[in-house]
Amino acid sequence: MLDEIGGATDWQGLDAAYHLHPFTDHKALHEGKVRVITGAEGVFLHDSEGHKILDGMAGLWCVSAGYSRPELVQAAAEQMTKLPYYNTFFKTTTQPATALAQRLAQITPAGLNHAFFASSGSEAVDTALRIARVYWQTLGKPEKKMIIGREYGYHGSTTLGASAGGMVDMHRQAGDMPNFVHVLPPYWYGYGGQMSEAEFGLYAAKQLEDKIRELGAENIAAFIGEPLQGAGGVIIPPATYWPEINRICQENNILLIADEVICGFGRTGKMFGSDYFGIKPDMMTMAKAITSGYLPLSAVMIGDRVADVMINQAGEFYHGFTYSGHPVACAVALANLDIIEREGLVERAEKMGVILRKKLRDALVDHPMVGEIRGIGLIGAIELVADKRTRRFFEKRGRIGGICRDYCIANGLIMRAVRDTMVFSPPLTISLDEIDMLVARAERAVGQTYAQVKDEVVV
Ligand code: PXG
Repeated sequence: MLDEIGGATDWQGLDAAYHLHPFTDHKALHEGKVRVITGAEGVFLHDSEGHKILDGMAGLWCVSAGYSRPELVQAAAEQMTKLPYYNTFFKTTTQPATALAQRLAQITPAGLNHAFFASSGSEAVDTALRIARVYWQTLGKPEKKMIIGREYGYHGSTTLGASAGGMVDMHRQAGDMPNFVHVLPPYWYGYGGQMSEAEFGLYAAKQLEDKIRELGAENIAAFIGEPLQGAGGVIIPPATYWPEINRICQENNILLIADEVICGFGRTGKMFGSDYFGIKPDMMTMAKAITSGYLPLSAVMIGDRVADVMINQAGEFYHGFTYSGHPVACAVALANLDIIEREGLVERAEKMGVILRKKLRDALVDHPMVGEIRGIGLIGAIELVADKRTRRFFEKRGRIGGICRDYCIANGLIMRAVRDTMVFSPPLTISLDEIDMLVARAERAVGQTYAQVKDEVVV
């Protein structure tokens, strides 16, 4: 329908006139033109100007099964036909919601046996944080309400999510509720100095322990962290980090919330980031790849210790959403989990990730501006730096990343720039040929960026 009128319609003009976008400086946007994505298949996007772009980000870290999957369309159509909507309030449920809760209990780590549904990662995070506080209130400890997150952490854009996250620009714009504090992220490349990665992992974990001492464990409800920090620049913690965090949370009686919104469903080469890093969470938040992004859906998985109190002692939990357990979204999630299992996408992420990183390193590791190429599974990052010997970043953070991102797009590749860190997270279905294409386009973009800024790089 849109196609029929599409030829004559100035979508870019209409968009500038009527549409406000997330995380956008609109004055800057209107100096250029918005890109209109009109279709997609596999790992490729099509835009209204006829470009075919390799989506190295799987949308926003979510389209794990790739675009144009008929199984997901069919699951949605069948459920829409049978029962397009009903809620899960007032002593009712729907079959897809119940079936998905059971399926999630089966695939998440042992002890996480109950699911609470919402529609976005932010809502899942809000839910987990409220459960954490209700848990301690119910146990007679209402003063245990502080939440500890990390700098560069991202936990969504609702007010609680922005407060739990460590993005200072979001805090500045009313995303700074009281009782949230932040500690150092396990970002060895940026903050490790002369320490080995293993030493720095312990050092970063110790920051949490020190913060707990300072504030008093009796005042702290939970620590929340992404297994690896995605939106913060694919910050992958050293192997020493999470075992220490488990110990610190346990010893201080603080709930541990793993925010799996990006890591979940195979991205790291394990089903969950918690499996990869050995995290022992009390709650897990998940969204994005739960439906491969085809419909909005999120969940909090709740561990037995917390679930027992919520079910048997807390009484009514005054929280929930119109679309909690939406039957069509849950049906699509079930079909998506079938794809992940049938096609072995978790193992595939691990295997293809090894190949992708080897090819990227072969192409770029000796480049004067490339400080580090890191990744696990099919998520990773390329650090663009001013001096790779001393790990010195560029003066004005983010400018050169932006230039490189624009060259990527000009070369038919979507990669995101976080400061000057180029991040990638392609669909888990990416083929060997498509990996070659991704690497060639990234190499060309880095070369073009360097040609433009080489005066600022120490060789
Ligand atoms: N937690 C994590 C770990 C996330 O990555 C959220 C929560 C919030 O999810 P919703 O569905 O409410 O957006 C996220 C979302 C980016 C980018 O540019 C990252 C996210 C969202 C939008 C942009 O990297 N992550």
